[in-house]
Amino acid sequence: MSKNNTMSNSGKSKQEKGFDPNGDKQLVPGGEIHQIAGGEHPALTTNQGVPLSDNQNSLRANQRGPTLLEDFILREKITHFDHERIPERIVHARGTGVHGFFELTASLKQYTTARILTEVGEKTPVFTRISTVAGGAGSVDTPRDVRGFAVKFYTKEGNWDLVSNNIPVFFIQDAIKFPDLIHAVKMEPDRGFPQSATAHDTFWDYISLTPESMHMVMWIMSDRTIPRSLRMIEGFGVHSFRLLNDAGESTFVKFHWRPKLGLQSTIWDETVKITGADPDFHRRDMFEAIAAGKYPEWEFAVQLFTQEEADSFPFDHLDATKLIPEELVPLKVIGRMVLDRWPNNFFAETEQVAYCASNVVPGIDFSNDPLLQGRLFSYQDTQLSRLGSPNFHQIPINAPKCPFSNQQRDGHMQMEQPAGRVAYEPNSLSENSPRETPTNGFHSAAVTETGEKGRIRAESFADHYSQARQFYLSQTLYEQAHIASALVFELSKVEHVHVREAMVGHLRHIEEGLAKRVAAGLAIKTMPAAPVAAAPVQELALSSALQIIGKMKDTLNGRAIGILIADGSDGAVIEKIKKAATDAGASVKIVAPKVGGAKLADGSILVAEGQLAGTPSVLFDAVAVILSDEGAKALSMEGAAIDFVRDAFGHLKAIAVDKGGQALLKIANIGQDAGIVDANDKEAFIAAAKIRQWDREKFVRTLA
Ligand code: HDE
Repeated sequence: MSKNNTMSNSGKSKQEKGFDPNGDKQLVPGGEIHQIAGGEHPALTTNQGVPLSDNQNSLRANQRGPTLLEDFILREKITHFDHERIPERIVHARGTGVHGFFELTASLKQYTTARILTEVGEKTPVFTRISTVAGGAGSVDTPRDVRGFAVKFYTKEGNWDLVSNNIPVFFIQDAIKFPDLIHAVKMEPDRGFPQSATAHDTFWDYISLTPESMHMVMWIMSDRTIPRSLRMIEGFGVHSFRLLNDAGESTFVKFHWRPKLGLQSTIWDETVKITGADPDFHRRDMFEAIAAGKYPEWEFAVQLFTQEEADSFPFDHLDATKLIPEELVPLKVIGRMVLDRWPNNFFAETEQVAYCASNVVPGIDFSNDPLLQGRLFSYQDTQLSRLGSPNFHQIPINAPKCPFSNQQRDGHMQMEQPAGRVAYEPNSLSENSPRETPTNGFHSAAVTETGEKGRIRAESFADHYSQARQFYLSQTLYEQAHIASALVFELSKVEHVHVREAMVGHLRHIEEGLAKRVAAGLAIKTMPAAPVAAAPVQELALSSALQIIGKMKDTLNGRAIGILIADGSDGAVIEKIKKAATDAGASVKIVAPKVGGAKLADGSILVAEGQLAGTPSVLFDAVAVILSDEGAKALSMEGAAIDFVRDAFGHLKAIAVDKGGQALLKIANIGQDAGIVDANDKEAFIAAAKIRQWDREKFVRTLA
């Protein structure tokens, strides 16, 4: 905006006739109030730079007459508005993006020429978008769903997009199946529901006919798909990639992200209630963490292995339904990612960012995984339809931060103005046009390919159940119960009995006990026959790295504590709990019947951050209830207060109580256990708040 276009609002000329719409701080006929904040404001203009005298009234033939076609200001504004949306992503439409940096801590020089993986201490800017898969852009943050974990590294050698998920395997082995899988999971085409949910007939029908998806089914039915926070999920590149060193030798690699805050998930009933209380739960959590300077961080790790090692694995690493257990190939931590800057504009950055699985840099290459091979085509193609132009790489969020140039020209929305008469390569007419760089340029691994062409699935892809069994048996008993219960819940929503039975048949290959639990939960009397397995089920070594509970960290960092108070509460106890929780790294919110606050015992007013009816305990990791006898009595008539403590108890959270708090628990019919602690014993509360009271679960819920 040029200085000439700047003028103060109060300097505007008054309209000659009719009501003055721009008068200072006055009510205009439409009812809106014009607030004139202090300072110099740039002039409001059209897209052509023409200053507007009135942005509240369209041009009319007379005061109560029709609007005139001549009103180019109205037409421009409305036309732009009509075109504000672009097609949402066909999958992963709902997402949260944050800027940050990647820092390499250990060099992979022996394996790769990629500078981002060899220059220790270098900080590379990144833009990371974490998403759900099935729902539309406006859907909630908390369905049971896989989370996408896409990172764009703006490296010195071009953009590298690592487009990952929070689960290390996938549903299918071949990209040609992807449209069917997604059609099955998305809302059913005749009725237009359910939005972002796997619990419906078409999804389970497809899955029951797709044995290769069984390993992924175990993961999605685990609590991995109902994370507590986007800051508490892992990320996996899923496929094997290759690293290429300067001798041209290649090594296979799998990429992993591990959250510094550890893994944490919610409980299904809790998630259902969070969805109602705050549909933006994860986005808000990330926003608030960044605003508070509590920047989420992940370790970046690799699993490196040779072709010979791969040949010895009891599965094929090119099959995306298989993972490589950490016990077989240990993770080597080589860097960290910190997310520290919220985007300026959601649409410009988070919506327009265009990740492409094919965006790699010299020194990184692809494997033959048939799922990855299909993705190499799909992402570029989908961005063309979403962003509408082959120049989408010029949008600032997508543009490399290193120099880039070639002879590609023109197209919709070309932002560059390449000079000169040469637009081809090779040429002898230009002294400074871009040329190939045979040494540093991108090279593919020199791999020999032999064999017959055809639409063939490798025999080494035939084992569909062994790793599913390994996953299930590696879980704690609590997590196994959650998997069984999730299956019962999902299949209960399936109307077709033969689909339910087919799923139980598959489960029999995974673990007979699991199959029986699910059959009992569905009241299936006769166990359905298991389908013929394409390969025998192997007994694989168990891996505790597959658990969530085992990967929870003993910390309150990143966690939230809610303190329920009312008129008459003891300020000293509240303060003590608040300080202990804050010192331990948690964020604390005071919840009261009125957001303006409560009058404490000493007569002072304590302002609340949350009003009781809109701030249920599902939004916290642990709660304290500090009430006077009178306060407890008043809240005993309040359903939201009863739910507050009942849900905290039912979701296995620590509850700190004083005498009044204890009275509310009694009214809510809540018993005592190790997770109910005296509000004056802050050490006991902090220790209990760091964990879920798993032993309580059998008393509050019937799990499958
Ligand atoms: Fe994607 N996927 N995908 N996917 N995917 C897309 O690209 C696709 C797969 C993943 O935050 C689309 O920009 C095919 C695996 C993430 O913008 C599309 C196949 C993994 C994101 C597409 C897969 C992913 C996407 C839709 C099977 C984990 C969101 C919109 C061959 C390793 C990125 C878009 C963001 C997005 C295709 C399977 C991760 C249509 C064909 C496996 C995180 O191109």
